[in-house]
Amino acid sequence: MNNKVQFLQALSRYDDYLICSHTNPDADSIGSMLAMYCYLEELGKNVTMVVPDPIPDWPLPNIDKMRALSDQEHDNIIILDCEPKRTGSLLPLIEKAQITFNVDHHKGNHGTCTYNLIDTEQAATCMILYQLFKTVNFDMDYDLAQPLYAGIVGDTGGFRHANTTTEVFKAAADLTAHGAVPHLTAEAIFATKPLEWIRFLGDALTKIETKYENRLVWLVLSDQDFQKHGIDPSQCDQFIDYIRMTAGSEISILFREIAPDVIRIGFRSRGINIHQLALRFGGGGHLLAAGAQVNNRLADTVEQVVAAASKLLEGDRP
Ligand SMILES: [Mn+2]
Repeated sequence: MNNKVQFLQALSRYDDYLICSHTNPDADSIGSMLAMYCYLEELGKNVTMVVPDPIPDWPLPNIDKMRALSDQEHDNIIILDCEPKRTGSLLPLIEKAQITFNVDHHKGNHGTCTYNLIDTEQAATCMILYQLFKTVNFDMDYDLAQPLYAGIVGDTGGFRHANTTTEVFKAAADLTAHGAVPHLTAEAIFATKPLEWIRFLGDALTKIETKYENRLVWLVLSDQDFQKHGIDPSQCDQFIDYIRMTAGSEISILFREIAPDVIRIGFRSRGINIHQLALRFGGGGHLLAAGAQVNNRLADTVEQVVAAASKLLEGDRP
């Protein structure tokens, strides 16, 4: 039997579900949660969505129904866009669940849940869900199409990253035909920021550092930087999109000190496998876009990571 059919059959079996995703929810995690919520509601299930961190106020159907962590236990939990260990404060709830479902596209997810739908070839978890719902010809209305579209737009960087395939465009076209609104989605996710964010970006970009004639580019944002500007570090993950614009860059790295001595690292590459780099620092992700979080002094972390990235680039030299 087809894995997708088996997964859907299992989903239809129970009445109550908790849906969750990773820390610092992004468009793909939020979109996949909302789409799964919509699907299960249609099946008449009791569904609760919880997030381990605050979410942006994007114009997505049912986003107002997302709740902060509750300690209410659930027998059946659906984890989307990550493996269970990336759910932060939600992990204890998952460990107490009887049946767990996992849909994800991240490398290194070995599918440890009761039911797993893992496809690392897909651009977004929302792509996997799109295909899943298509297998049963589920009626795609706006409530389902819009969040799926948002997730695909988010994880392809607005159809710009290397994961933007023919399949992605076909899905996006189909979702648009079913009500998704491209310009509002793009505006919400990429093009609406508070003034203080824009000013902080301007200040931050003056501090870009480079090596090997810009083949390696990085930016370091300290806890002090965030405090000074009154900016939440979790709102600045897109800064990496600006530093990776540097002409000639092959590896781009964003360091954010999200709390004293807690460093979140974002990696982007134009071709070199930086997933291995993220793995070395306890993280993961994809071949060309990955991340990690380490507990260490900022300066030491930058030194170690830049040294490791340098080795990668030197090894890459002809
Ligand atoms: Mn994703």
